[in-house]
Amino acid sequence: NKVESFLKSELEKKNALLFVLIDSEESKLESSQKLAQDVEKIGASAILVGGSSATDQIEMAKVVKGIKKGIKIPIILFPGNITGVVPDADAILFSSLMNSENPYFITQAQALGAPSVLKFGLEPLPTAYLVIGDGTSAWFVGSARGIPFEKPKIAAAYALAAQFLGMRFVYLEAGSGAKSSVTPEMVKTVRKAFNGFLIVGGGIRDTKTASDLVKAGADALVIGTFLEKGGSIKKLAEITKAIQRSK
Ligand code: 1GP
Repeated sequence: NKVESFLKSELEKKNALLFVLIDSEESKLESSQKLAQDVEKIGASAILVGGSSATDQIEMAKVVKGIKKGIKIPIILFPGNITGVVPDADAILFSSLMNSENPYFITQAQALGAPSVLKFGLEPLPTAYLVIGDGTSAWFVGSARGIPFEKPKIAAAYALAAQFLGMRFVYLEAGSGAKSSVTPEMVKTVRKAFNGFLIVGGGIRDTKTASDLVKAGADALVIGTFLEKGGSIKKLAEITKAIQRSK
């Protein structure tokens, strides 16, 4: 478990980590390579590749292979379906969308994808993926019954169940491009219930939001849309500094 140990050692040095999401459907190969190198320079701890709308497996495999050469930080797959399992990455958020209404996203896609995870030598990071709110691609594609933003206790109950099931990662997902991120209060409530690695993403694009989520107990924040929409690396560097020292 190289990647999991790496993330833990990063957390000993930093209060929380930045993961940058590259959607291989949005950013093509050349821009992804440059982006990955730029975000490594400013201190990102991992690159996630995937997302619920990234369904072109061939393009994704190219992007992963292309990025890999230029960076030292791990590439972690973030699959929205079995098409999100590709070679050459270091690890995969092996996720169950626990609050989906469709068993396909809870256990079936996992069973269909598992043999490829083994074949490609990807380190599986057992993750409870919880979709918060509604109206986003992750919510729609994953047939999620979104946990209401103002019901932190429900999210905490899912996180506790995830822990009892042996999952070491929980990902609170407001959805890519969400109008607002998950609330710090929800993060705080989940943090009390869950001892593992807590990832928070969706709608994070400013320093204050990022540091409030870290103060509430997030171990890693995922940022994607901010860069896709032309946000500067300089601003991301400021956000990263705030994330790494805010607890
Ligand atoms: C989406 O949580 C990630 O799956 C990142 O969200 O694109 O809103 O940064 P954004």
